[in-house]
Amino acid sequence: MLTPADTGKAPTEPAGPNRADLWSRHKTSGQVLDHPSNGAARLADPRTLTGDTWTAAGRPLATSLGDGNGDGLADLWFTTTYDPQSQRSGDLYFQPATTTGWGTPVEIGNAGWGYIESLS
Ligand SMILES: [Ca+2]
Repeated sequence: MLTPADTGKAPTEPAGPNRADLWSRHKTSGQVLDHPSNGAARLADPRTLTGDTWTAAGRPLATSLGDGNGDGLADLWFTTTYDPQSQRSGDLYFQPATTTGWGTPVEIGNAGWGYIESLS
């Protein structure tokens, strides 16, 4: 389960109540799903947040802390798996949301993140 912790809008989210939505992650595919919420009514059908290749194997952990770069859109943090070619044990990335999907991930934690059990 992922959940933006503030009122940042999800990528490509149309104008709405500007309240935090619930994000979840598909256990097998790793896709991130946005469940729009107005805070009181039953959740609407989720929509897949597109614009990047989400795989559970390639990005074992992901979370959203809300808007990390101050542009009003909720962003994503994720880890990568061990890479046998570079022999790195997993990195931490920040992936900014854009109005059309996802921006380019930026490495913010170098190696060792493959040993982390969860992010929140
Ligand atoms: Ca943002």
